[in-house]
Amino acid sequence: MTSGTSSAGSALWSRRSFFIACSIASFIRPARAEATTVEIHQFKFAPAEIEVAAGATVTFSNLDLVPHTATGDGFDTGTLKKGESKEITFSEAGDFPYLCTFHRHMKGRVRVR
Ligand SMILES: [Cu+2]
Repeated sequence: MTSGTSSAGSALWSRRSFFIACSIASFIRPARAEATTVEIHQFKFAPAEIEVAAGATVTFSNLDLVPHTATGDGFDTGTLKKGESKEITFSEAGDFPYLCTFHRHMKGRVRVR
């Protein structure tokens, strides 16, 4: 005897509606290699105010004969002697004012968007 157990392949695929986070697409930023330099020259930051994308690296470069710093909330180049430079990466959006700790009238600002 043949056991005629024909299991009618009842693989019932429960239909799910997949809402694949379409919002991810709106977060895609143009991958721009942003190389921004702030020159320190004649006791000034130039440009004094810059705007960069989050994750961008800003190079502070001292062209003066005397040492300077670029010191702000959460970052500090440390003392930059003549011809020295320091890269600072700004990973979070925000407004980052800074100054030179040796010459406190020297002020600049990095806007991270
Ligand atoms: Cu200075």
